[in-house]
Amino acid sequence: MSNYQCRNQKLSQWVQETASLCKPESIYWCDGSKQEYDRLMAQMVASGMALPLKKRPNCFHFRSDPSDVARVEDRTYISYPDQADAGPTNNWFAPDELKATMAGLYQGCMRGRTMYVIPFSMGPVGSKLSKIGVEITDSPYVVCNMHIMTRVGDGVLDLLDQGAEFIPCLHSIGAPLEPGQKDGSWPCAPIEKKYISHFPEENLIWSYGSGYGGNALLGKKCLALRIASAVARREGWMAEHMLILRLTNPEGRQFHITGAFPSACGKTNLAMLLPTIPGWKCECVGDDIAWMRIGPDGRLYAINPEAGFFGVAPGTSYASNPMAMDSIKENSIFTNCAITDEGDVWWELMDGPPPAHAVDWKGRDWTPASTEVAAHANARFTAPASQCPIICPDWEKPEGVPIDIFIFGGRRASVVPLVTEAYGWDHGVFMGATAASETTAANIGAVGNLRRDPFAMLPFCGYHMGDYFQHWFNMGDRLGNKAPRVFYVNWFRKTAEGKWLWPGFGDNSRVLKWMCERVEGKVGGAETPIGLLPLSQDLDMQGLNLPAENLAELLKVDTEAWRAELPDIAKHFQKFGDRLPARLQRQLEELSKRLG
Ligand code: SAT
Ligand code: MN
Repeated sequence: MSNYQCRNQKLSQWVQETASLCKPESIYWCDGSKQEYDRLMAQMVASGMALPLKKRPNCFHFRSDPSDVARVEDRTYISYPDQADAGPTNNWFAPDELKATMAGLYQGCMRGRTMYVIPFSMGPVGSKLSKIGVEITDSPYVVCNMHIMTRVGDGVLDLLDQGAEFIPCLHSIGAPLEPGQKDGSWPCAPIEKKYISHFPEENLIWSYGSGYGGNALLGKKCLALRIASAVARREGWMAEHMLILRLTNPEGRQFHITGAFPSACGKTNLAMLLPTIPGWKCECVGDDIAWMRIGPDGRLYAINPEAGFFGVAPGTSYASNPMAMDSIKENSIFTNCAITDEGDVWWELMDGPPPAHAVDWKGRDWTPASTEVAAHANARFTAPASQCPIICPDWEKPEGVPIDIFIFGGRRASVVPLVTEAYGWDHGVFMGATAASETTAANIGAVGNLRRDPFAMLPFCGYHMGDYFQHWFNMGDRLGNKAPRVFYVNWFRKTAEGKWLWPGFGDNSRVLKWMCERVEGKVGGAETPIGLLPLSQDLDMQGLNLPAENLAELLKVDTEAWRAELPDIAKHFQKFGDRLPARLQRQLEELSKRLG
């Protein structure tokens, strides 16, 4: 029944136990090879689940069930024996109770299906910063996506055979097949049976009922953020929801920047930006997750634990992100896009006029006259990072890249200026801890509501958020004067009429340049109650015809509006009770004093 004899006792035992619980028809150990990928894709094409794209070599499109289009934060659990350890921002069930419920669901859940065992590494195989996971799944879509998003294969199996530790990640779509039953094109369980569960004390992940992205590709949000953040706290490093980029100035000096923004707030676009200012060069290290450790020289070093991009498709175009467009020309997977009559994918705001006719993400005819969008707002592409034309030559360096700058931010139509520098580490932690953003389609739920999303980790922190804040202070204390400088940005300011005030994308390089020059001590910053802001002459505006009143608005500190934020921040802090670090409370008091 199985194609591999594993010599790692713990692993082979777990695989056997899982098989006797889930009762698959067969067990298949993945080797990560191209042949394996091609074979599984061919099977999915034959079954009608995948559509090969005529216009893109080796690319396939999938349509999910309309109920299974995004992460399900309401059904995501952080399970510690004591609820207090999960904190006020996570859903919680006691481990015993949650496991009993889920074991009931897992009982026979893989009937009629193959159980795939995927050994994978988050981070370059063998790097001291990397972690090994093993995902068991009954979804071939998950296997193919994991091939792109992580490092699957023999190197990892060898390490496991030598007894390496691994994080077990169990996944089922929750749709057993009865004998003779025809399979659907996207089998999954109804929402009330979906569970995305984490047991941080055991480094264990159990996911049930969803085949989609962050719910099912367990190396990503589940392992690399929720479990890893808890491990990182214990081990004294950081697992963050951050892009990583390298910016090189005209003199050849390199700056490494990480940025934490909530899902669907432009991390992928920023990570691959083409600077509009002459002589500056950007290279992408990662677009979603950073694992960071203090190196022998006392600086903070980051690796990208992933091997691919799982990016939001709508809005991606040669105008907004040409490097992403070039990354997805071949060997990519698309989910919930529209399909044109020529056999290509299409989504809202792709370059050029919309097609006269397409088939929308639900499989219905679509024309520009349709009242609904053609692609789901959270339609995604999965592409190998190595296909990005500006992937950094050091993106797989085992020791990572040294970080100079942290950026926090989110979507705020008003109040928050284009860029602010923190007065110091504690103020920077305060900025991260109070970050707020309008919600997006990356989660099932309302879109456009303002919510506090500390460090863009609200859906991803695997322990009490108050302790997480304290961990940031602890890291800062250890880093001392080698700590990255902290900035807060807002690319999403709008006029009263709802027009963008700032062009964004490549022009964000102007803001990054100011940050780098701050690090070098070349430019000043104006002291304001909320932090240091650029003087308008210090922002490089050459070649950009931005009306002066836009810039003035973007760099204005509206003390009234900021004072109005204070009660909301105080309320946000109250949630963390006695686990709120006193240093954050002090920052709030100081901000309110500065605002007068
Ligand atoms: O679905 S994912 O969680 O992988 C994408 C996201 O929400 O950031
Ligand atoms: Mn993300």
